[in-house]
Amino acid sequence: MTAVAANPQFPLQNVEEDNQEKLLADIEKSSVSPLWTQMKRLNPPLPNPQAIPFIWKCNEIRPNLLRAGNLVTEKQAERRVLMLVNPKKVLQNRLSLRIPIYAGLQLVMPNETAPAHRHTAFAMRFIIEGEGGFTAIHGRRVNMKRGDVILTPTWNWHDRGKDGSGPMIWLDGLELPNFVHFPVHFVEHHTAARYPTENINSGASPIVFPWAKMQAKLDAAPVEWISKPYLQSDGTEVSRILGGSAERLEPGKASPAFRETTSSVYHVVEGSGYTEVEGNKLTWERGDTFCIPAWHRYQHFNTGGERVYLYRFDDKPMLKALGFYRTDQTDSESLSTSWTAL
Ligand code: GTQ
Repeated sequence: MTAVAANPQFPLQNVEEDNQEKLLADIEKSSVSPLWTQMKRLNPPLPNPQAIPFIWKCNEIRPNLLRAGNLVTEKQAERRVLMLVNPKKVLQNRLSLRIPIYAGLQLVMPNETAPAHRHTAFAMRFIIEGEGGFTAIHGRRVNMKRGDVILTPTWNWHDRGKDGSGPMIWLDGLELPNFVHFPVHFVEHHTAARYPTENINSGASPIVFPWAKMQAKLDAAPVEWISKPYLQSDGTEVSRILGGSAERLEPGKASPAFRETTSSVYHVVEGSGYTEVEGNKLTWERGDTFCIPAWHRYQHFNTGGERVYLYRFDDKPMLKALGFYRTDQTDSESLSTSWTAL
């Protein structure tokens, strides 16, 4: 056996008696950890999202959300929301929501108001059902109508409420899981019961995207499948982290198949069909919500007799800004030559 040349500065212990187990036990005492036992996990050959493709069925969740409307007061809850939790079984990281984006179904009951607060997180909401609801963002109050997308930009005071007619339900999309990695989320509660507000015309508000406008855009194109983004009037994304879009798919038709680094949440606005996600079949109808984890190949199929309309939000703006956006159509060699100074 060749003798190991010992570095005089770091003389080797008795090599004969030493072994890896002893080494691991010893290094733990100094609060260090060997990379070589974790290398595969930290450097996987493919993206490994901590989520599985999953569908939340409206007819299972809605009755319990309405029960919460009777049993949990808005004051007690601050926000009466059922969070959509991805059921992937993971041992580590139990507390995180396991997808880079957060989704929840929020309920406001007749004649109640959710107390005003503001936070760092940006929110993007899709109104699923109900009439006579309003949201006040930094003192400007707009009506909420089915199909509308309403933004809550970062650090704006917001509260909302309803008149006396029926309950109102919407889908919340927030970047909350990001704050597991960036622990910089601030929340402030308004001290008075309400933040002072004036009514403004929803049609003129930059934070409201009425469904009628989006549907007209989708219907204008003479194609079987189309997707249109929600963008600000200057053409930029609605936030630096979350983005959104809507899709139309004709009866009996399929969308193109996609595979991208984005994680997305879809909501079925109208119609019925299914989405194939990497070998899983998620069968949906109006009111259902489903998620597509990063790098899972997906394709939508309209199996009903009507047009399908889907709403979607995703983390594409964040991934693009960070340089992590990529699809299976991207020439991966182009990714390594982006440094011109090489
Ligand atoms: O409406 O402000 O679903 O702060 C989660 C956190 C909604 C909200 C959520 C929130 C809100």
